[in-house]
Amino acid sequence: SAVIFSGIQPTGVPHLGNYLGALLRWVQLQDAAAEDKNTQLYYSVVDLHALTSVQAASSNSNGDVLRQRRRETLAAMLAIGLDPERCVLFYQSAVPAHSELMWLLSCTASVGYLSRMTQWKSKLQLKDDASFTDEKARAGLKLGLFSYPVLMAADVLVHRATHVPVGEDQCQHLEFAREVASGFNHVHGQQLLVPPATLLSPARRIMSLQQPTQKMSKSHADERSRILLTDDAKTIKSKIMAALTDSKNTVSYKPTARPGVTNLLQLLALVEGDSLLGSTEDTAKALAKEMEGQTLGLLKRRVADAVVERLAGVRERFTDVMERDGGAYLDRVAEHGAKQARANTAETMDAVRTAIGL
Ligand code: AQP
Repeated sequence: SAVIFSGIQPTGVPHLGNYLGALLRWVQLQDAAAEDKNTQLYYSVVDLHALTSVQAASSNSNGDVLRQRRRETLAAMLAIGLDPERCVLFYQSAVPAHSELMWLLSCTASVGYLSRMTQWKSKLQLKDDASFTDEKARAGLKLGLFSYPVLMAADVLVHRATHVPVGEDQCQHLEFAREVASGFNHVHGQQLLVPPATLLSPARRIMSLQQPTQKMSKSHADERSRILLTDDAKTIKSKIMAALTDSKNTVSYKPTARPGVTNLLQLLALVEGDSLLGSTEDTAKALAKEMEGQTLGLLKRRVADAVVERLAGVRERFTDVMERDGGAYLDRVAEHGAKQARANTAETMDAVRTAIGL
């Protein structure tokens, strides 16, 4: 039997990158699980992870920003088709075992390994060859940012996840989770934790519409850099028409020389057809061939139409679940999921606590 776990941070309304890199896969796994009663699905709004960035923002001084973002993220998950009766949808902080296991894992996890994480180094703005002992770079950084992958390891291990679907950017963190699980099992001389497999999304990283060498991200200051799942058709079109490309007004697939155009082709390949099932790269190359001799304006229009069609209805469903029963519906969904998720952590926590002597 399979246990699938994945999470998304409530750092803003999810965008097309989150959707194609992760959320769409979650829905596909849900649909596939309908045929197979032995698959359990756990999808979490990982609010504790979001504290590493949201709490730092002065705008969240009374907690309202995070409260609202958690609701929006859950509402977006429902709006794209996740069903609270078929998967367990919950706020991470409603299941205290995530934090408890994190501490227990922190006592065996390696600081050296953590300091080599690409995401940590990029937040530190260190070059790949620099060391995290660089005093100046470390000043002001929060411990939570450094230990983020330990919490992520606890998230998947506490639910005994066998498979974790994520975008390419999270692969290194999952490798770390496997290492932490084996290390912990080794220390205690028994198979207490199950090292999970990564289910890599066929969608490579979706890049920013304004800086196509950086990934599309919820927290980037430029709102035109991302398509939100709740954007209306007009906004989607204007953001895509304004996407940064280059001075050559033709269509070709060249990831290094033409990152902006290539990103649009990748998007088209993912959004227009069923290419999530095949190779995005091959489909994107075939599209470039098909559109040879056409202008970038035509390409952009085709991408915009395809995205609008793909996201049709999401915005309306989002508003509906946000407002249903004056907001009480979302609370009920979250509480229903939290109960099931809390129950699912008991087996792991009992075994781990007993082995440790707690
Ligand atoms: N640009 C992307 N392309 C493909 N997949 C992506 N993911 C995120 N950005 C892209 C995948 O979405 C899932 C949820 O991500 P997350 O919210 O947990 O964290 P993140 O990777 O840090 O996402 P953002 O959007 O960039 O948020 P901020 O700005 O808050 O850091 C993950 O499976 C991720 O792989």
